[in-house]
Amino acid sequence: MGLQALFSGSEEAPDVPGLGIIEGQLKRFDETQTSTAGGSGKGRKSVPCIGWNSASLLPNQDSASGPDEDETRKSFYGLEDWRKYYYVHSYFAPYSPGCELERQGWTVATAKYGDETYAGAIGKGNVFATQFHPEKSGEAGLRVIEAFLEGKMWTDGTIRDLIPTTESIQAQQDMRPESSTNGLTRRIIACLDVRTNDDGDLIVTKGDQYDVREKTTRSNTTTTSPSSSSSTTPNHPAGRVRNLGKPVTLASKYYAQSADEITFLNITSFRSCPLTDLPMLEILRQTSLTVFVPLTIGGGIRSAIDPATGATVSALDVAKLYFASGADKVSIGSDAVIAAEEYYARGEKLSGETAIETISSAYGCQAVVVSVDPKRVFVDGPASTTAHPTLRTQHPDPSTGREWVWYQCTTHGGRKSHPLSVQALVLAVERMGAGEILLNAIDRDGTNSGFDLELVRAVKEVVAIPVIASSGAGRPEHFEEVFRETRADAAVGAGIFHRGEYTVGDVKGWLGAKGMVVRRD
Ligand code: 1PR
Repeated sequence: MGLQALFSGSEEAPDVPGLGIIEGQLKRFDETQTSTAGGSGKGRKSVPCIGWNSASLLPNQDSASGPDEDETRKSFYGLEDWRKYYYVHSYFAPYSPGCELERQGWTVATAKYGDETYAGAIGKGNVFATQFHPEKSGEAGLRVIEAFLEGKMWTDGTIRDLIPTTESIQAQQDMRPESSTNGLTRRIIACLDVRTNDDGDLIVTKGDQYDVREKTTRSNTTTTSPSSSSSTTPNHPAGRVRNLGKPVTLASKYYAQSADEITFLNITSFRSCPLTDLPMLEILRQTSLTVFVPLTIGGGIRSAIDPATGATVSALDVAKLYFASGADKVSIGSDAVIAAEEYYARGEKLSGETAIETISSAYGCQAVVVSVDPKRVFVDGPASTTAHPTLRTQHPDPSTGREWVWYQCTTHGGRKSHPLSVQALVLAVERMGAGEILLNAIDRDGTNSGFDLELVRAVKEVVAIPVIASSGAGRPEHFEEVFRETRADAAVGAGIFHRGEYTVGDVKGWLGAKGMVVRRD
């Protein structure tokens, strides 16, 4: 069961009592704590805490005491010290050696986020509770569920799973402390842009700066994508939609390669009502049968008219359909831009009715990602020429040489520009209750030229929620660069994986070799 419900209360809702089986209050992570991430100076700790961390019985580095030697050789409900588990939470049960939990006879496996040590899993008698999500923690989590179902609170070191493997030894080597991540691993997300192709099939595609059609030299000849199964395009002089594979097949492949999360974006959702979009629900259902890491679904999360009934369906109801089909998070794009514009038009007042607010309040902020599609707009100089926040870029406009840019929000696959900066957007949606930002960059998308570091830094400067860097990854070095040079909480790869140039494992192998902590299972 969920660990937090066992306690007597929480800062999250002081008036709502917990079950009170354990005496004690849950605390909120301190987001003002600083980390030295990314070589870019100090920064706040992201809250909510989203990512992969340990659940370890090993004595805490800061503690003098710990479990006795015998216990450290055993596995507590299949947990292993070298493995990583998926956590997503803003509140935690503080742990210190000899704390109330231990006085009450609970065995505690701990995790540490920055300087805050907390209970990752606890057990006593036939009660076992975890702060992490075992069902979303890959193979490691499945072992925990199996041990629980078999009633194996303790397994000794002789069983197959506890024999060190090459993989576990490598993983232990990779676990050299990295202060910049506050204890989390470097999170790699595979992103699948999904749409219907010209034949009506739901496929994974990938654009160059959001143009997903094949480039043609003549009106009906395909020239750019070796993986496309089609070669002519009588109705589309611009070329057919690039077909890079089937969504469920690719998601399973990336899970097997150790992707930490999978994101599906329905990139043409604005053309149809979400309720008619049943194939995306089916994709989620099928994927969640075999993929045990968090799944995000984006595209069309907004209130809409159901063409079947003529009734208005709220964004919350649309999101419910996706959660019921296996999604852990929904990603909101266009609707977030509109909501932010209205928020500023109201004088920075919340309405309580936006998709972000309603879904976040029903499911928690960690379930709401806001996907942003900014593009660079060059201006002559700093603030004097635009009301939006500008920065001096290392990559000036090649045609005019202008060095100052601001990042403008777009919707409709980059086709519609809004008079709203990316900074204004993320500030507004964080206030509304978004839990994470998926930060695309139209100028970098599909270019294989690396992430837009300037954009990531600009956004990390203004929000405390986690930021996922997206767009531009072409080589494993690009992931290293974005983690080293910015405080990105996670990074996305799309084309790099779909084209088969590198696997997720290749990227993690590179990061591990460079001293960055990654999950490997
Ligand atoms: O507006 O809530 O219905 O959501 C629509 C969603 O579809 C948004 O999240 C928007 O970002 C996305 N989208 C719309 N059009 C496109 C397009 O490509 N034509 N894709 C699109 C956005 C960006 C990432 C991509 C990275 C990495 N794609 O998904 O994975 O840029 O690519 P790379 O590593 O190959 O460079 P709504």
